[in-house]
Amino acid sequence: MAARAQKQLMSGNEAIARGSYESGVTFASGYPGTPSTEILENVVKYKNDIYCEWSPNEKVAFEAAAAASCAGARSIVTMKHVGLNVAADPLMTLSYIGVEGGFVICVADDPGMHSSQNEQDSRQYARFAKIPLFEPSDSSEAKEFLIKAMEISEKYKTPAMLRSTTRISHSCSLVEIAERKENPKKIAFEKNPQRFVPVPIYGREMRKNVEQRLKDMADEACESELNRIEWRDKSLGIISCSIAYQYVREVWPDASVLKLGFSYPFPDKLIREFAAGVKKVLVVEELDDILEEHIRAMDIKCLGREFVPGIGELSISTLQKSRAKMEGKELPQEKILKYSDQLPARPPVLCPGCPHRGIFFALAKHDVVVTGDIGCYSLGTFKPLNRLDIILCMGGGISMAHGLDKAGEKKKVVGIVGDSTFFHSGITGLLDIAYNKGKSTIIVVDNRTTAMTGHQDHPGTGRTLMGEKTKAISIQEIGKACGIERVVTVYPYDMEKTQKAIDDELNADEPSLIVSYAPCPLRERKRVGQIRLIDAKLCKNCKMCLKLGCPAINGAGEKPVIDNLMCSGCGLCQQVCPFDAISTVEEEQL
Ligand SMILES: Cc1ncc(C[n+]2csc(CCOP(=O)(O)OP(=O)(O)O)c2C)c(N)n1
Ligand code: SF4
Ligand code: SF4
Repeated sequence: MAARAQKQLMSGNEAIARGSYESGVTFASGYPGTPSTEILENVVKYKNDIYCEWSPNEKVAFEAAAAASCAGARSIVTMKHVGLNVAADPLMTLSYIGVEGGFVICVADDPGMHSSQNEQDSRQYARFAKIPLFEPSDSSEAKEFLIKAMEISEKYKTPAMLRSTTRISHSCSLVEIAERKENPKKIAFEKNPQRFVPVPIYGREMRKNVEQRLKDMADEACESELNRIEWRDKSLGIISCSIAYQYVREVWPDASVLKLGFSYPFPDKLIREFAAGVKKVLVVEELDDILEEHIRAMDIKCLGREFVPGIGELSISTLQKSRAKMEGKELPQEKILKYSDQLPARPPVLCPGCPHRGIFFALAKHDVVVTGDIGCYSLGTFKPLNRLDIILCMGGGISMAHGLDKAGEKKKVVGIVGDSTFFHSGITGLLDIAYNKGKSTIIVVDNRTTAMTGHQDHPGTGRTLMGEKTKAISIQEIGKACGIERVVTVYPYDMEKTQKAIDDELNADEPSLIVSYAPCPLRERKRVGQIRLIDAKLCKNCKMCLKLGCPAINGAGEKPVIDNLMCSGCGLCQQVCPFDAISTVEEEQL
């Protein structure tokens, strides 16, 4: 009797990591970003077979993995959708020069913006770069499609894209485990400028190959088992892909379905065959109407966007509404969830003891414009800190400060970025300020980690993803090397010195870099100092401590009180209390 295949419950991200292992990947790189982060965090479990790294940003990660693949190594690169914007430049040209070992870009989109600054559809990039696109609809497919994408990439010498979404990356389903298949190729870069150097004379030839490759892959997509027709009732035929396919099966269980998994280049022959076999075609896809547009351009009548929303995440209930609308029926009643009106509002806040709080509090004394960035410190936007005025994208905190300054903004401009963001794409902004004689003050809130995405290491932390000790790159020295002469370091829990440094730097008539240095207490897994307590007799209820926005201080009662289970002992409240009503307590006094 044949042995039963081993199955494991895995998230989509774990399954992508497993697929990388089984397909013989030896090089994996990426930059963290929800919902993609756990792919590399799981690949590192196979570090005996796969070299893996957090790179400083997605472009660098992409270029490193691309080069590994050009030398024959099977490689993956991971990122979230906005990360693909950062890596878009090498992507477009790698499509021309092609690859040698399989190369798969694992990109995770975030429909509904659960934890992202925008909502964009990475499938557009596959079409833009003219590379094959694979869209799994559960964890099992996530693993199998990664393996298939690797195979197609190697066969056609093209980078391939595996596109996941939050729902697939983070939900779990059963995955069949298989053996690893080692890459038989020797790793050696074979010099061939005609192939690898896209100067115009060679590039023009490469361009023609890209078009031919697309045609060949479209034929393969029509035959691929990843694209399948499920014939049922032929009065309605639905074309769908990714997680939307699962919802379609729930909402229209009787309809025929064309499920696309190898979805670009579009499998036109298969689409025509399906459309010819059903009375009416409906396209159900999340975010952009890429398939729908193409199907209409093929002169096939279809329904789609007029019934299926293109903004936000799809769900069974949104599609139930789509179905009711299509059938002219009454919209299903929303389940009214009853919440108690006693529940407090819970705006997002910095953790108790977060070092960023000291900087925001110190900045509040100045009438300045603050350009921010995307780490934990973006929470400084909200009350009571209320300190960030504009955010654009990673690294933008520095270059936007310069732009405002040069545009003639009357107020002094301060740019705030985190340490991971500084290494990601802040350095070039700093160069811009020094080179173009800017005057802004830049604050790097250096908490020694990439906290927002779950505490990943970066070039400043002195640790690699594989768990080795390494050189910790100094932000201060980089600042100086970029041409910034005023570089100061502050400990943000020391309010007086932090305040003084900010006053001095804002008064300076030249650019400056303040590095606010204190490790994230959540990363360190320990309190900053001794727990604080408010003496109700001394407290005059001035509410100064509440201006810190520390979630450990409860202001709902007659006078503020500190929750000793939440207090991290950072001491900021003690320093801002004008009546010495806050002091430290010994554990045994609690
Ligand atoms: C281009 C891009 N890549 C990745 C992300 C995901 N992301 C959001 S904030 C952040 C960095 C946070 O680290 P840091 O700047 O050190 O600030 P901290 O959260 O530690 O305060 C990352 C990687 C993103 N938003 N954009
Ligand atoms: S995770 Fe760390 S950096 Fe982020 S808010 Fe909490 S304490 Fe601050
Ligand atoms: S010391 Fe004060 S500000 Fe710091 S965590 Fe405790 S209550 Fe919050």
